[in-house]
Amino acid sequence: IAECRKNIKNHLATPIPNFSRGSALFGYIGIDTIIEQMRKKTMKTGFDFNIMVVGQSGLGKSTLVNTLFKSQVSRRSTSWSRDEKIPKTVEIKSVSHVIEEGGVKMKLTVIDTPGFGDQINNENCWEPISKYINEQYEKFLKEEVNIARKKRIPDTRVHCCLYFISPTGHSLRQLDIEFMKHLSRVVNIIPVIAKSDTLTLDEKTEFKQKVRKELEACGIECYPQKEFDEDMEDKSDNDKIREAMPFAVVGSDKEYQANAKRILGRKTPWGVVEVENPNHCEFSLLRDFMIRSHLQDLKEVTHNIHYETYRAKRLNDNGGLHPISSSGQDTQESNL
Ligand SMILES: Nc1nc2c(ncn2[C@@H]2O[C@H](COP(=O)(O)OP(=O)(O)OP(=O)(O)O)[C@@H](O)[C@H]2O)c(=O)[nH]1
Ligand SMILES: [Mg+2]
Repeated sequence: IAECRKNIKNHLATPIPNFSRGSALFGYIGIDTIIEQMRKKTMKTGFDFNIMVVGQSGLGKSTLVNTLFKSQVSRRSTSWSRDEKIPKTVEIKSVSHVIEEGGVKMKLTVIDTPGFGDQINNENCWEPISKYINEQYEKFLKEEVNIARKKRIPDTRVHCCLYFISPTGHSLRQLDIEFMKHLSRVVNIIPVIAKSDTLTLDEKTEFKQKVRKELEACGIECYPQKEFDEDMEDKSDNDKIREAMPFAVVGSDKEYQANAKRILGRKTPWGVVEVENPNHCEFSLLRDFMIRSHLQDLKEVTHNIHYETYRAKRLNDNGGLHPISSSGQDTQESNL
C-alpha cells in the first residue's frame, strides 16, 4: 500500500503535458491496445470469406474462380494448379483455399454455380441459388440456437455474390433484372460485366452507364447499398465505387511470360490481355475492392442485415425455434 501511495503521489506531482487530452489527467490507461489484442485474436483464429459466382451459362464464371485463386490473392499460398480445360458446370460446387499473409489466415471459398437461362422456361431458375444461400443461413442459425454451441461457428454464409452480365452492349436481360431483384434482398450482389475484352473502350463506358441506370430504374440495390453507408466518409468512398460499377472483368487461368514476369492473360492475335493489369480490365479493382477495402464490411452486412432478416423471419414463423441438440453431422469446428 505504501508503494502504491508513493506511486500515486509521484504521479500527481508530475506535470500533465497536455490538458486537451482527457485521459492525460489520469495517465495512460491503454485503451488503444484493444487493436493489438484484436489483431492477435484474429491471427489465432483466422476467418472465413465466401464468394459466389452466378450468371448465365458460358460467361466465364468457372474461369474467374480459377483466376481468383491463381491471381495475387493466393500466389503466396500453396501452389494452385488446375490446368485441364474447364468443363460446363452442372452443380453447385465450392472450392476452398487457405491463404496466409502476414500471419493472418483466410479461408477463401468460391462457390461456382451452373449457368442458368439456357432452358426454354427460365421461370424461377434462380431458386437453387436462393435455396443454397438460405441453407447456409439455416445452418448458422441451428448452430447458434444449439444448447452446446461451438465457440466459433464455421461460417459458410455467402458474403458476396458476383453476378455476371453478358457483354451485349445493349441492356440487361429480363432474367438479370428478375434475378437481382429477388436475390439483392438476401445477399450482397456485386454485378460484373463478363468477358469485357469483347468490348471496345467506348462500348464499355457506355454499357456500364446503361447498366447503372437500369439497375436504378428497377430499384435494385447492389452492394454497397446506399442505406448502409454509416457516415459521410463512408458515403463518399462508396459513391466512388457505385460510380465505377459494374466492374468489367476478364478471366483466365493461363499464364504467359511478359518482361521476365509470369502474368495471367488471354492471348489473342493482336496481343495478350493482362487480367491483373488495371489498364486492360477491372479484375484487380474488383479483387482489391472485395478483399482490401470491403471484406469486413461484406461480412458485417451479411451478418447484421441479411442473416438477421432471415433469422427474425425464421424465428417468427416458427414461434421460436426449438433448441437443436448436436446432430454430429457438419459439426466440425472450423479448423483454420
Ligand atoms: N473472351 C473471353 N472469354 C472467356 C473469358 N472468361 C472465360 N472465357 C471463355 O468462355 C468459355 C466459357 O467459360 P466458363 O468459365 O466455362 O463459363 P461458365 O460461366 O462457367 O459456364 P457454365 O459452367 O456453363 O455456366 C471458355 O471457353 C472460356 O475460355 C473472358 O474473360 N473473355
Ligand atoms: Mg462453369
